[in-house]
Amino acid sequence: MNQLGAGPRGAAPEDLNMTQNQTLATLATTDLVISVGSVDGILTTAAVLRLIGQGHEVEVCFTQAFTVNKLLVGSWQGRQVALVDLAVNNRDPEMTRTFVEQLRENGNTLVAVIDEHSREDWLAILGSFDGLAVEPQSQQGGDDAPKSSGEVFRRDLTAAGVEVDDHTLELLKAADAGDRMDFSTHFGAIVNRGVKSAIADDSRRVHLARHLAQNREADSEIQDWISEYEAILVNHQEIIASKQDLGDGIVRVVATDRAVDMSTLMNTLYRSGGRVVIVEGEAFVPAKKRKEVLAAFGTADNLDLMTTIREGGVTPLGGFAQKVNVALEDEAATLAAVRAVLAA
Ligand SMILES: [Mn+2]
Repeated sequence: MNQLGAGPRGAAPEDLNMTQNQTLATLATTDLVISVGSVDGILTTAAVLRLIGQGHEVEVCFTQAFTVNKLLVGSWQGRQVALVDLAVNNRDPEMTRTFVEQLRENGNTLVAVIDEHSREDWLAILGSFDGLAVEPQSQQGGDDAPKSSGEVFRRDLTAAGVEVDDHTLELLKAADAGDRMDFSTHFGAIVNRGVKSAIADDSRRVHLARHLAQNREADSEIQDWISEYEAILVNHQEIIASKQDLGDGIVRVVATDRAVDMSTLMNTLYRSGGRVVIVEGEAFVPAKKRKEVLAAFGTADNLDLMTTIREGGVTPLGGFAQKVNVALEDEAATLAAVRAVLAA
């Protein structure tokens, strides 16, 4: 089993025991990684790429559990595939089943399913875990269950007796912290800030995973992305500095014509005591298929804003229970309905 030409540097094949050989040798055949674009997914992918080595091309592709039906599976033939941080779509398991069937029909082989979400769901889809270098795990083990794909992979490598270098270990620990929204680690901070100013741009994720697989520091391209995000954070400070306190725990800010990261902006306002936050700014209106200046109502409380707003007679432009967009001309009526619920 001395097929470790593409294995990690410093790991001489003769020094490896049989288990380690099998895990690494199987993993090293991977030529396609399909990963979820979270910090956990990106950094665990970087660790996978580092362990595979640079002996052959590895395609990296990012998706989400509920968008695997958009992947162009037919473009992959005879590939060795590792899935990272990808759960079975629990709202539509058939979507995941179809995705796996299409992979197999095209002669592709799964070599690893590095995922912490549900081993049981994966078993129902895959039938067995035979041949996998890394098997998915579940959250049913309680406090002891691995809470991230980074941790699933780290434990698996340890169990297989694979010695990983400090860089790999740091990637996996940062992946794990990232899954708990802790982006204060060296790698977590780079990835989190690197994607934020263009959250839908998966090409950034591919570059980040490839680069951090081999390098500790950001390159100039990643540094530019981080600078864009830092400019957004400055915008947030300026926007928050002129916030209006409307009473009853309701605050209002104006973000029109400013680049913002809406979830970070709203979270900052919640943390400073806003029970309901109103952000005036541009957002996409699905019915009009374009962006429009509107009022976004958000809350971190256990309030169903969508229901409250509908009962107040306002038709939302979009959103969900804890964040709802309404037209500016409906803002006063929306505010009255929300205020009545907060004051009750
Ligand atoms: Mn995860």
